[in-house]
Amino acid sequence: MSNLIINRRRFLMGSAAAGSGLLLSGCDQFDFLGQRDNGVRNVIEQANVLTYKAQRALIGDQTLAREYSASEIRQGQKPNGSTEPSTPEYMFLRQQNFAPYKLKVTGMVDREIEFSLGELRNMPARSQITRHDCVEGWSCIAKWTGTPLGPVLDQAGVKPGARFCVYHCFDNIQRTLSGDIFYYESSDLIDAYHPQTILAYGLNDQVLPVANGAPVRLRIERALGYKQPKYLHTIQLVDDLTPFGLGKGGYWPDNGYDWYGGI
Ligand SMILES: Nc1nc2c(c(=O)[nH]1)N[C@H]1C(S)=C(S)[C@@H](COP(=O)(O)O)O[C@H]1N2
Ligand SMILES: [Mo]
Repeated sequence: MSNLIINRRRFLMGSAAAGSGLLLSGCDQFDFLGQRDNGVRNVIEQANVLTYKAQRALIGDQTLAREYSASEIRQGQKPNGSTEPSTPEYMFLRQQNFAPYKLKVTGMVDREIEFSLGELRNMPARSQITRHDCVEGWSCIAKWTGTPLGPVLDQAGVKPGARFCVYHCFDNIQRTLSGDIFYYESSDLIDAYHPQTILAYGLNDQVLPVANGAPVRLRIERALGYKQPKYLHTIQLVDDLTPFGLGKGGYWPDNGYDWYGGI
């Protein structure tokens, strides 16, 4: 087990012990399908009681996901889930080769800002060869290139009371009688500021293809495939996940998967 996990767990346990019974009574809420372990442990691990101010103590002391060598890339990244969003907004951007695309940072920030693709590409870049694990039972090693999310959030100025990033996507993953359901995901700020968490616009030395999330998708390398939102348009800083979707923090968590989704 990595240092980070131990440190993080110990820190969070300390804060849980010092906190009220509210934390533990929240367990049942998170004890949903797909959870492999003990509910208390997972609630503690999720950092969901900590504000950015508190999470900052843990940022910077993080273990990296394993990185691979180029020779270990055996095939292209297998496209999964949405592979060709058909909403008018996305189809327009795609037709324009994503020139009008803007990534927005909104919510609990000092200033809401947006970045064009050109601006993102001009920010410090990072490439990493990592393994993507999908819960459906396949994995792919691929090289991802993008700009780290942390400095992007710093430009917006995360407010001390923020707890999570919500990642909003262009694709309507499901259509229902009451309207489209758009893919979304979320993470705590520890994962958002992790050095390998990047806004990826390149895949295996090519421009990120539509099938894999063009123009920008997030990589959170210590998390499962469904925590890697494609077709990203807005990152919203919040202190509560319950107003979004069915309230579990992501499209797949709303459908029973673990919110933290760590590997
Ligand atoms: N916007 C969006 N992001 C998404 C999905 C999706 O359907 N829509 N599927 C998720 C799942 S389950 C996986 S395994 C990966 C697949 O990414 P890939 O197509 O690049 O392999 O994206 C994740 N992010
Ligand atoms: Mo997946």
